[in-house]
Amino acid sequence: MSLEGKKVLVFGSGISGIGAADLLNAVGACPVIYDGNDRLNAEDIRSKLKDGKDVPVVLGELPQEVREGLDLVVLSPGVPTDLPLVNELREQGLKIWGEVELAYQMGKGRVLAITGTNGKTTTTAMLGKIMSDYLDSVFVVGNIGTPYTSAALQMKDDTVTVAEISSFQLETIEDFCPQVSAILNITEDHLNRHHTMEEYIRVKELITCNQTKEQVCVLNYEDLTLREFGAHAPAKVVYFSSIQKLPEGIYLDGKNIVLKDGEKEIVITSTDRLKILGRHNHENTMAAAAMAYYAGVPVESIRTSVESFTAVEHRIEYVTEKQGVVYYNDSKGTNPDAAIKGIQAMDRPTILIGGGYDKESSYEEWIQAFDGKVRYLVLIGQTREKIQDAAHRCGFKNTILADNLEEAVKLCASLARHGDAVLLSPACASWGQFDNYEQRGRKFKEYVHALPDEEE
Ligand code: UMA
Repeated sequence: MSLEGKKVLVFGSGISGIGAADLLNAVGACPVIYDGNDRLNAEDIRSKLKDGKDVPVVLGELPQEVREGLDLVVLSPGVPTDLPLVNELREQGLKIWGEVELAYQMGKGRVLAITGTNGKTTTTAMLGKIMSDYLDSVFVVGNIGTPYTSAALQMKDDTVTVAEISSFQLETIEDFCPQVSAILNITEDHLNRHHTMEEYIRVKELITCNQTKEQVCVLNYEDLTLREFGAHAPAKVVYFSSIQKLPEGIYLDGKNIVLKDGEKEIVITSTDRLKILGRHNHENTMAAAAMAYYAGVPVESIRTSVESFTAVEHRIEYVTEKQGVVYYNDSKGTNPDAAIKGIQAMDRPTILIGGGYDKESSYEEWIQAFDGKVRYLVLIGQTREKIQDAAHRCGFKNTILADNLEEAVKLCASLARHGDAVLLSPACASWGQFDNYEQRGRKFKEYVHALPDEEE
């Protein structure tokens, strides 16, 4: 579809909106940037564009005259698709694409796409490494933090795009079709946006909606929702399992990661040789390795890449040791399930920092996963009382409320004993206190580094 001369409303002025507007400008379309937040500054937004001096920026209400003559709306992932204004634009007969769909339409080459509640970023980064160790033209984009649109026009026919795709982004795809997709797991998250678990599952499964049996979808066999989905998924399904040997697919056999493809039984590597910890990371490795294999990367090359891959920032990231206490940053633990992985990876008594923005999650399972390891739970943010109540109901009484992250870090340092760990793994989004989980993680590391090295 040619977008030349088309008037396109770019809804949202965050990094997706900027990426989309730049792309639209470059292909000769006429983007209009719109953002519901009237406290933003139009000049600031324009200054982020590559060539933005003539791009109209509308903030707050969307006037009728701007709605007229529109050909397309490009939605940022953070904009709910059932927002009254979005419904009005849809009722006006306008096509509504997500930023991912726009990039897909304008891009070239093959796409390998990963979704799931947890593990997406690690798997995407690892697959990105495998692909770029092997091929020249590789882009790693999407929810991982680089808008897909920012790379679309640099793509060639032999490009491989490795894309982390969130449920928010899947809601607004149309033709988006990865050669290989993966759904890592589906557990409760983002219910404030998707309203029900059924809807959240439906949206995640959309990653395969344009695939055929010629293409591959990698699914977690141990996730019962996904196991069931695999029976009627439109793509060729390849399962992974960290629990049992599979007749076909990729699985953990003792410490070996084994890929079974028909008669071929290939040992990809041993978990001892990986630099990332925990069963969930073995699952991420299996998913990335299977995706790479079905995208045509030789096993030798996959092996070398996965064995040299190191942890992603903010995902159970070692920060430092102070006074015999080890500090870990798991700011990416933005929901209870991710935070369960965080606490499970700890091998010593832990002072845990939790709490943040309320996504209407329930916290009981997370608290039950403490497994006697958590000495104190220090809580911050909007959800701190809600989590405290849940903890008390579960019989965990050692909760402390702190006013902010800096105070929480100091409290943890004063409570921790030699040999303990302090872990930031909040089970909540950062919004309300921070712009995003990256900023929260960086602040945490800054406060930790500011703690005294020796007892004063
Ligand atoms: N806005 C409105 N009206 C609304 C909602 C938002 O005008 O109703 C405006 C806001 O005022 C703001 C802009 O939209 O100016 C923000 O857009 P956005 O929330 O889509 O954020 P971006 O900066 O474009 O970043 C998005 C993803 N953010 C979200 O999905 C919330 C980033 O994922 C992603 O890295 C980026 O696109 C590039 O693809 C972050 C995230 O938190 C990491 N993702 C969630 C998660 O991982 O759990 C899904």
